[in-house]
Formats: sequence, structure tokens, C-alpha cells
Amino acid sequence: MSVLDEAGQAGVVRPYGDTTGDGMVQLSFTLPVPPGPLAEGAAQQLARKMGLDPAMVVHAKPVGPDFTFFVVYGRVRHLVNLSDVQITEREYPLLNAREINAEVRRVLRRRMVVLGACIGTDAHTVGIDAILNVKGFAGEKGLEYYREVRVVNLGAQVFVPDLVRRARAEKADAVLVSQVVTQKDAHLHNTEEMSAAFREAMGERRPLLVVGGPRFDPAQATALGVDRVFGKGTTPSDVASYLVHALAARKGKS
Ligand code: B12
Repeated sequence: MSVLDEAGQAGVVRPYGDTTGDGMVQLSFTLPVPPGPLAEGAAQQLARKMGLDPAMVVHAKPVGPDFTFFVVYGRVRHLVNLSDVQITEREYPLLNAREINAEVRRVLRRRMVVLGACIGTDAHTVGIDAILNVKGFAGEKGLEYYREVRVVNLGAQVFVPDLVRRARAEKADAVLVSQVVTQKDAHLHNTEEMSAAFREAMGERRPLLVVGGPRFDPAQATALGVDRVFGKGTTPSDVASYLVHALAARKGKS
């Protein structure tokens, strides 16, 4: 089935389970109820209230004595109108390593300094390392590979005041922060604390502030006080291309 209608416009789709358009979805959640028939009935009630009909509890597993984890399978009647879907388009061109090095020379006339860290209590360094380390990610080399980029990677659990101090000392053009843990919205609170600290310490002279992690929404940048947000699947060249684009705009050399 094509998702385009006869005029080539985006059409209407439904979820697919066993047969096209049958509306079948799978949902997982945990309830604070000990495992047993009461918990399973509660899971089914929740799923029905969320619009699944029928709602089948296909998996229930104890999580300690007081909680149960569920997978529920069922049918929804909702339709998705693809022409109503909002997408954030990339507003800069994707450049290769040679083009990025040339842009850095043209815009800055020196090497670009990039400072990276995981802040707060977050110890998940694999994401920031994927962007910065020479070994890179998804077949692309990281920012350390670019001749005109100097990378300072501070690693995990960096305190915001230390990050600001180091950004000043290194004369960083961009600060790249990773946040993977999202419990109690820690990623959002830590990012707000970080951007506020840079605004207070450096005002308009602050470096470009970029955050990334799997649960961020790129549309959140302004609300979080940063220049750019990158989500899951980001590659080093996405980030390097953005940095030269944003620095050129800042210097009036677009
Ligand atoms: C590996 C791992 C660990 C390792 C981390 C090792 C290390 N050195 O990083 C260890 C074992 C230490 C660990 C510990 C914990 N972990 Co852990 N961990 C994971 C795991 C399995 C994979 C994460 C990963 O490496 N992904 C691969 C990288 C490449 O992907 P990524 O981080 O998304 O990065 C990409 C993009 O997001 C983006 N990106 C990321 N950062 C940045 C930054 C910038 C600037 C940019 C531009 C882009 C960018 O680019 C990257 C490449 O595309 C995830 C589950 C999962 N499958 O994701 C859980 C997970 C993240 N961990 C979790 C938890 C709960 C923990 C612990 C609290 C467990 C515990 N009770 O002790 C501790 C916390 C430790 C701490 N203080 O932070 C939860 C988080 C849940 C939540 N809601 O927050 C997860 C989701 C597992 C789960 N389902 O419960 N963990």
C-alpha cells in the first residue's frame, strides 16, 4: 500500500500487525501492583482506556515483589494523517571533512576548539565519544579526525562550574554536552542549568552550546537556552557541518 494518494500527496495510514491496516499495536508499561490476576486486570483496564479494543495482556513479568511489567497487544481505531506530520528540516548543508576544514580556515583563520562532556551524574560517555573520538560512529570518523578541529573531551560527570571554567581557559568555540539519563527529566534540568551558567558567566561571548542524547527533541533548543539539540542517530558530520554553519553565521561570514 502506498502512503501517497493519487495526487502524490501524503495520505492516511494505520498501524500494521497481521494484515495491512488492521490497527494492531504493542504497548509496554509497569504498574505498582504485585504480579497476579489483579495486576493483569489493571493492565487491561489501562490499555482499554488508552483506546485499545480488544486489549490482550500478552506478557506479564514481576519486577520485585510490588511491581509488574506488561506487554499489551491490541487494536486501535486511530488514523495517522501524514500531511499533518511536522518535521524539523536540517537548515545547513552536510559537508565532508575536506569542506569542513576549509570552512573552519575561512571563518576562523585558526583551528576550531570544541569542548565536550557529560554533565551532572551522567556517566554514559559512549554517545559523546561517538561524536568526538577519532573512531567515530556509523562509519564516520569523529571530530578529532578533522585537522582544523581541536577537541578537548572532559568525559563523564563534569560539574557545570568546571565546564564553564574550562571553556574559558580553552577559548572554546563550541561546548558539546551529552545527556543520556532522563529520570525525573534530569537531562532537561541539567541542560537548563548549564545554559544559564554560560549566559551568566559569559553573556553574548559564550561559546556555541550544543546538547545531544537519545531522548532529546531537536525542537527543544530555544526552551533549553542552547543553540542546537541533536537526538538519536546523530553522526559526527551532522555536528561538524552544523558547527561551521553556526560559527559562520555568528561571524557574519555565511
Ligand atoms: C552502555 C549503557 C550503560 C553503561 C555506560 C558506559 C559508558 N561509558 O557510557 C553503564 C553500565 C555504565 C551504564 C550505567 C547506568 N545506566 Co545505562 N545504559 C547503557 C545503554 C545499554 C547503552 C547506551 C549507549 O551507549 N548507547 C549508544 C550511543 C552511541 O547512543 P547514544 O548515547 O544515544 O548517543 C547517540 C545520540 O544520542 C547522540 N548523542 C549523544 N550524546 C550526544 C552529545 C552531543 C553533543 C551530540 C551532538 C550528540 C549526542 O549521538 C550519539 C551517536 O548517534 C542504555 C540503553 C540503550 N540501549 O540505549 C542504558 C541506559 C541509558 N542506562 C540506564 C540506566 C538507568 C543506567 C543506570 C542508572 C543503571 C543503574 N541503576 O546503575 C546507570 C547510571 C550510571 C550513571 N551515573 O550515569 C537507562 C536510562 C533510563 C532513563 N530513563 O534515564 C537506559 C536507557 C537503560 C534502560 N532502558 O533502563 N549504562
